[in-house]
Amino acid sequence: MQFLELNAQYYEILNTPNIHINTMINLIENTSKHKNRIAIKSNGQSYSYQDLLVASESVAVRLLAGRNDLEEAHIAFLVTPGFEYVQLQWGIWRAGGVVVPLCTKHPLPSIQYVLEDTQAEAVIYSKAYESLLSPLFEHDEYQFIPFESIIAQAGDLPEVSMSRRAMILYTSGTTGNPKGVVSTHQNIEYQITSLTSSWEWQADDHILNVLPMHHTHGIINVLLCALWSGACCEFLPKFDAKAVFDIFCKKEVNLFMAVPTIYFKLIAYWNELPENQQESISNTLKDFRLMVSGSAALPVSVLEKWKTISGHTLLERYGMTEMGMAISNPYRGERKPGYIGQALPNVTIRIADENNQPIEAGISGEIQVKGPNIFKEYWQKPEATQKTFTDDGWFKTGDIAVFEHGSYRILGRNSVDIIKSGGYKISALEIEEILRSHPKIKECGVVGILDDEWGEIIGASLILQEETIDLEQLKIWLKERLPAYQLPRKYIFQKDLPRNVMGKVTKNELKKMF
Ligand code: MCA
Ligand code: AMP
Repeated sequence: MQFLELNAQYYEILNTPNIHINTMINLIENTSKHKNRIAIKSNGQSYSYQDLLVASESVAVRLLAGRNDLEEAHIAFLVTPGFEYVQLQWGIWRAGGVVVPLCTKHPLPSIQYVLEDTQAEAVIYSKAYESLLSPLFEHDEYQFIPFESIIAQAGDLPEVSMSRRAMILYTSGTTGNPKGVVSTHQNIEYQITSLTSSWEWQADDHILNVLPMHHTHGIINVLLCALWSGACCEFLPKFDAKAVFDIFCKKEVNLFMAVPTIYFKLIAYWNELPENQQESISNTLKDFRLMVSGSAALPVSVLEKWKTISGHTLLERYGMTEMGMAISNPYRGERKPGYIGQALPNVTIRIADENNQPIEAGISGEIQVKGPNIFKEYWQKPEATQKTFTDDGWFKTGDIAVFEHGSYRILGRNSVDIIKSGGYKISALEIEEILRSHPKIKECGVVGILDDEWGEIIGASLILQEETIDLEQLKIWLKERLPAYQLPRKYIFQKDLPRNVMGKVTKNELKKMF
């Protein structure tokens, strides 16, 4: 069924008197305050909160299929960021399910991993992803539901308590495969409200969302903060510097949040424009209320250049999939370049030594966090969950920082095997495991190499079984197994990897070899 046809059906229901908001999820109940405001702009269309309620109810009723409650069944979905995405997210929640958003850029093996690991009950997909998913259609453990088959319908929906599981997002670590981070509705609400209050979100805000929608940054900081506030979230499903500036120049957007790589790319594009266009963009940006950077360290050079272009000192904040945001520079007050700021409301921070003992200001140690924003568990990984908390309940982030001059400053991570590239967290070990499965590769070492644009790019040192390898063939082989952001960008070939006396690969030595 065509989307517009579907939409017409929604409007029919919309004109009926009973629209259900029978949930206990505050984010959704909140909409009664601003039903007629625009919630989402995508694909050249605007959708009100009322539209979102009606459309998500259809999804919920379809998924329930006669049951009273999905009882935390895991529902995965693969659709392009936009109204459909939000309709599914809310529909799954309203039916009592747990959302598992899939990454639109992942190759099939990565998607299959998530489906198997979460034991998804159903996968909802839009037409654009049908051919990608089709090899899985014969698996009868999941129900595959074409998005286009969801018809407009109303029905009874369960009450869903805030303590229930709501979302699973995947994050890479230093051991094993990516882990499913499970957050409850309560966790999500705390993650939202600490930001909406600190950054003074308002109903007349309008934010542009260019981020991938399987990670916290795009989901919580951009989409859900906007929806909590009665504001508008406009989607641009694929980042493109020209398209971003074109949308900005319509003068509707007044908020923007992105990773440092995106600001780097916007600056590079702006630099190439003729002077009159530069001026016009700069004038538009000056009227913004707030611009935020996060997910990776913001280079001071990017902060300074962006300030000359936009007049804004980017607000840098710090967070993690397991906790949402924890530390932020102030909305009002001094934003210190190179610093991530202070603890957000309801979040308690300490810097601890290797024995998990708090240490005094001015000395570097691990950031440890407590608060109602912290996730519930890694899905079906009780040992990993336990290991990531201290005995007295502090969440161990693995990030090393120092508190000085009233602010936290990040110094690095406690593992060289975690790479941050373009704002994505990437495990060197996962890439090594795939490389080692190639018949011509005997051994390998993967590291992050500092890069102005990407933060880090991935470097791979290969020890071959044979004399040579066709690098172009290898890249094609890898593309079938890894998303683009996880592909090595630099290769070196060695006889052996640098090792210490114990035989362990010394990754810091390896980094220097690139
Ligand atoms: C893509 N390319 C890369 C990388 N990614 N090259 C080096 N390193 C990379 N990481 C290359 C592609 O191969 C391609 O090259 C060209 O760049 C364009 O690829 P494309 O996929 O189109 O890239 P893009 O769309 O321009 O992506 C750049 C991006 C994207 C928009 C910055 O990386 C992105 O959306 N990052 C945000 C990730 C994010 O949201 N993280 C938050 C995690 P060629 O044409 O030669 O093939 S949540 C989190 O971290 C916590 C909670 C927090 O604090 O927020
Ligand atoms: P993720 O696992 O994708 O949620 O990434 C979380 C990680 O991103 C954190 O543990 C940090 O290492 C990094 N990160 C997030 N924000 C910042 C920031 N402002 N500066 C430096 N690193 C950051």
